[in-house]
Amino acid sequence: MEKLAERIRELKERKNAVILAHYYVDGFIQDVADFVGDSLELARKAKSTDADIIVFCGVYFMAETAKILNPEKKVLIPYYKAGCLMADMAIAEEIEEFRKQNPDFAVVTYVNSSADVKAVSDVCCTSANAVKIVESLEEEKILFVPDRNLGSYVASKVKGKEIYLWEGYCPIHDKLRVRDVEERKRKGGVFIAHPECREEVRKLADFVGSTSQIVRFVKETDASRVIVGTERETIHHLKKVRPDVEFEVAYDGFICDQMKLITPERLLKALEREQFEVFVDEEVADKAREAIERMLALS
Ligand code: CIZ
Ligand code: SF4
Repeated sequence: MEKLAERIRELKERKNAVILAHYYVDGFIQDVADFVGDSLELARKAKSTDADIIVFCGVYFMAETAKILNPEKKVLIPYYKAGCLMADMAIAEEIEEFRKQNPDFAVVTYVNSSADVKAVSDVCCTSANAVKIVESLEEEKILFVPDRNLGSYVASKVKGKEIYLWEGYCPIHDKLRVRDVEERKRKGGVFIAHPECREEVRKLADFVGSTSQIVRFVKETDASRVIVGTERETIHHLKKVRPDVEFEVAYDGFICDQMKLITPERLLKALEREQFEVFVDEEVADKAREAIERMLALS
């Protein structure tokens, strides 16, 4: 593995490439990456880098978002089939149909969505800023796409809005059950949950937040044991932040298989062959960028 890491670093330097890795990808990849973060942090990093090539180690919508924000840069994803199961639960034609029938609604779209869906939305949001974005809109009626769990979290925090939830969800976060948390809690510790978890699970949490908010919470916690209610690999990063804390994942199968399609070997090939380049149709990218930039301005 050390040889592979060396080879990756060597190629990265030679080609003036930057490797961005999501908290959910394999720990080895996090260790060779230049930056580790959540999807929005990484898209912003992509914007501030002067590298010629961005290798985005995450699922497709994330690489696509990085490309939308950096149309002039070469953005690569080590495996183009690594997709987000939640993002696939909304398609642009369905949203457009809803808009036609409900013109008084504002469409707020979680960044976990395709560029096509972003392009037919009024504004994007992340799990960190969703409440703020919805609160700042003039419209009283909101369609929240695609995550019904994050949407119900927003609805529980925002007053005076009618929030309609799209029937999408993350099959990995949605699988966590109350009994799993209760079982882990018997050994003590605090429980932190991502808002993509179900409402009844979130209610048991000592802290609810996006992955970047979870990292910040862990940095400052007094707890000696933390039960982690998000993708298991996040613990790889959390252990570096707080080596003194014991971490346990909230259920054993808390693994995003799509993220694991980004393997060290595919990362090496991506650098060697400069594959797989991410392209977004210009018109779609322009519209999607508007929704993302509106979010950035509002948050
Ligand atoms: O569950 C995901 O895919 C998350 C948390 C993505 C993100 O925004 O970083
Ligand atoms: Fe998508 Fe869920 Fe995987 Fe995140 S963890 S990339 S929401 S499938």
